[in-house]
Amino acid sequence: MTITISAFEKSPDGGKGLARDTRVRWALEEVGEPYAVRLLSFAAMKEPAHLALHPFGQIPTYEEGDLVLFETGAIVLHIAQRHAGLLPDDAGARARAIAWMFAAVNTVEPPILDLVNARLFEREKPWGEARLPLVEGRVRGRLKQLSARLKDGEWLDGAFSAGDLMMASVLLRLRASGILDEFPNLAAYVARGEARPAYKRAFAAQLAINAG
Ligand SMILES: N[C@@H](CCC(=O)N[C@@H](CS)C(=O)NCC(=O)O)C(=O)O
Repeated sequence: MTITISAFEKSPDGGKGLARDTRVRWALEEVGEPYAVRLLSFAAMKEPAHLALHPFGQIPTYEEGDLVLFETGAIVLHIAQRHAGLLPDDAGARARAIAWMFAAVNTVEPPILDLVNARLFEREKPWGEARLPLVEGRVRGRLKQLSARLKDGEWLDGAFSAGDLMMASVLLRLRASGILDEFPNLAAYVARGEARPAYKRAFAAQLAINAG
């Protein structure tokens, strides 16, 4: 059955791989599933045809026959549950990998997004510069905890899993801030993710659309 995902026709990051279709592409590449892409303008994302697929008018969406999904955590979990390679067979290890997926989107991504918003959109506000250190502090606090858990491990819990795919995707957004490099084990962890052939294919596919 053909899988179709949606993505920006022109990503605001110009192809740095930060748009969230990249993590879905990465998951599909890891499990060897081909997919088609529907490219959307910002205006088209808010039109009824796309809102019928995504209640918040965002990308990515995932269509597979009658199934329509939104939210990258749910999409990557769906892919990981249906194909070998992204979740361990052992029930406990599988549950822990899913916990890391939730940790990525629910505990680590929110302060990172807050920082992105503070740096890009709120700096000119009267309170922008004063708030920035607070936001950066919350990011550093989270990374310190994550770094302490990872230690010198290759991945978060044994072999590479969907939990690592989501966590590395979330952390990638921090690179421009320089904060990721303050935690060498996390910077190396993200680099290991980026070195995976499946990530490279996913990155190249989105770059081909967004470069230039
Ligand atoms: N929690 C959602 C976030 C989706 C999201 O924020 N998508 C961005 C692109 S990476 C988007 O569509 N932004 C445009 C908008 O919100 O209007 C997920 O993980 O899928």
